[in-house]
Amino acid sequence: MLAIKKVEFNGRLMNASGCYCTTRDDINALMLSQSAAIVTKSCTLKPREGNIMPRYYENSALSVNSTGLANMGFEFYQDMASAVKEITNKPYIMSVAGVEKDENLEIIRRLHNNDIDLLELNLSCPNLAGKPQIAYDIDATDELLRSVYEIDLVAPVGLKLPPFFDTAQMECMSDILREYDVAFLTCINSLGNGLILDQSMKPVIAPRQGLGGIGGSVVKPFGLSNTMKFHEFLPHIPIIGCGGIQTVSDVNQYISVGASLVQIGTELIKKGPGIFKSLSS
Ligand code: RRO
Repeated sequence: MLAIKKVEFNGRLMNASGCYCTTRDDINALMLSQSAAIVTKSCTLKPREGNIMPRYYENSALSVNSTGLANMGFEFYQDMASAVKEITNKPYIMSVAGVEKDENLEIIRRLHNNDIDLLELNLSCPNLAGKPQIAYDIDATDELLRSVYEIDLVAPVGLKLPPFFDTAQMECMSDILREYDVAFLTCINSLGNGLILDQSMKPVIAPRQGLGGIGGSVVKPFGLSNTMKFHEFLPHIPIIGCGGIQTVSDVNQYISVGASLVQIGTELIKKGPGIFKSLSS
């Protein structure tokens, strides 16, 4: 059976953070689905409403979102871990994405529930006005990870990375990550700050002049390349591949370049949690 730091996975598929995992109903639906694990919406110290609507759009090739970290606050997702574990022993992965300085550290320090199996620290939210994506700043990432891995952690911590478009950047990031006990890497988050216009030249989503994170089949080449290169640079760290998976063949492509597990985002939003059954068979 596949395992990350002794956490066992009864299959390779799970949701991508942000997709079908914000509310109690979402998480219950994932619990009853054939996903091998549950990843929560990235959470902050306090609940957040997120950005103005409309903030999600999809067509046959892509999705664009500017959700703005809408979530119920970390305490809700911490409590949900126990509700989930009463029903299923699927791994429960809590995604954390503090916005303000030291918010990630404060959340991680305040976690105490051993029903959380793994933490996915999101270093790559593209949709917060005035807040850079941490992982594009190598020094800031190094500084954050030094503090994170000094904490007495409730569960092993993996990282959600943004797409990198230059293999030299991937190598630099790998050199930093090698210094820490990184439980896993999720490659990749959405491609930040894309713009989709409708026929009347208006952005299809409202926040931030229409800029948003792009997902769906158009991002698969970057999910695959990042999975392949991080696996090559850091062969001891399991990779969770993510980006544009729609078919069993897409899953197999990610596995072939080194992913141990995969996450489904846009296609899960389109098809619902039944997607896990379709892709498992
Ligand atoms: O909430 C969002 O706008 C969001 C997040 Br935190 C993220 O990590 N990736 C994304 O596409 N949207």
